[in-house]
Amino acid sequence: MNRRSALGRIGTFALAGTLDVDRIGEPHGRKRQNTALRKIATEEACTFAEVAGELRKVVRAGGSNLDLRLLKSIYDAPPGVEPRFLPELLDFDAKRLVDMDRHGVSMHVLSLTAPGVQMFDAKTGASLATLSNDRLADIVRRHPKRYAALASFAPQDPQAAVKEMERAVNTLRLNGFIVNSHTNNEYLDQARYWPILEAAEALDAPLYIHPRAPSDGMAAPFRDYALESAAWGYGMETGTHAVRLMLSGVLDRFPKLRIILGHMGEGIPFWMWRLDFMGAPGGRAAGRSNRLKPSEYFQRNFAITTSGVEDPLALRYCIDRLGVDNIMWAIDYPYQTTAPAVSFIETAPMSDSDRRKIAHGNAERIFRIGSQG
Ligand code: 1WB
Ligand code: MN
Repeated sequence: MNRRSALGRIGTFALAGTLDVDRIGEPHGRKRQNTALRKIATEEACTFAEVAGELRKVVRAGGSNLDLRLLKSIYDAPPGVEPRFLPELLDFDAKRLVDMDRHGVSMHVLSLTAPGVQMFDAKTGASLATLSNDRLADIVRRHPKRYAALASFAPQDPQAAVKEMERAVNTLRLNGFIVNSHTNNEYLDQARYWPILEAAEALDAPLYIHPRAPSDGMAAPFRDYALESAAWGYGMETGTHAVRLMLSGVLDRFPKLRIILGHMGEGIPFWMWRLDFMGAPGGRAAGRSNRLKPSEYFQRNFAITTSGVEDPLALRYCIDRLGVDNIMWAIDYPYQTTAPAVSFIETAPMSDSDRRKIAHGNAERIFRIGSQG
């Protein structure tokens, strides 16, 4: 039983009439087909056989890392059990383009799925990032109107990562970068990773911080009830990463860095007032060195996507709180299904001008995607 049908059996309660658990996965609100709306989906997952093979080895080596449980179900399913998501992750033609066409999705911004190359040794990680980036560039070349792509790099070796980031933008012309939160339990505000932030800023290319499960130091309470993944742990891990970047002062060092968070901002927009109150400049006694308020960094340095949060009220709040220009639509294919994500962006209450910005305009600007239909 997949997560969606499991949720469907929870019950019939509804919250304030806006979230009916029995209807998760069904179209939202008014049904209005709007095939004329250009839709660029910005957090769309893929993988390659070589990466999948190495992840299977990581799963088989075992250990206490919190990502392993879910990775096993995808990359090392027992004989006779269908691997979750893997056929869709490996496909760029038959299934994916058919799904996009069926639902009127113009483009996927592709990225190597979590945990990317970050669980491999440094050398394997670097070589598989190169392989993935080369393949993605080929796929974009074959389907320039249907795909854009984010480049991977292996933070395990920051100097090699910078070289690959430069190649990915200057030679392969990819549209930005993706990193899956922590690497070996370390975060990008740590000085060892500054060259990566510096390179993203210098290349003027956005860095998408995609979730993975919580790092070892905060793992324990997430081990029960499958809390570690998309239900809760992904957001806690990635939101914590973003707060570290804001309170460490590292964004004073790289003021033009653009960071993207999925899942409606991983909770941060809702915390903005409290973060400003508690995390305002002057917190040196707490070991902080941020010169701006968290909300000022968030406005200046961040953008968010709607991946996996098809809630019109949450979107309304984010538009009002952050401004519409830094919000982009996403599906999170194949982990989320396309139909309800499309229905969400086509029917959630907002002006037509806001809808066009969120559906495609902001993605064209932030990822430098051509605006031809
Ligand atoms: C799920 C979502 C699983 C994501 C994943 O495995 C990733 C899930 C790597 O919904 O079960 C994701 O990228 O959001
Ligand atoms: Mn995702």
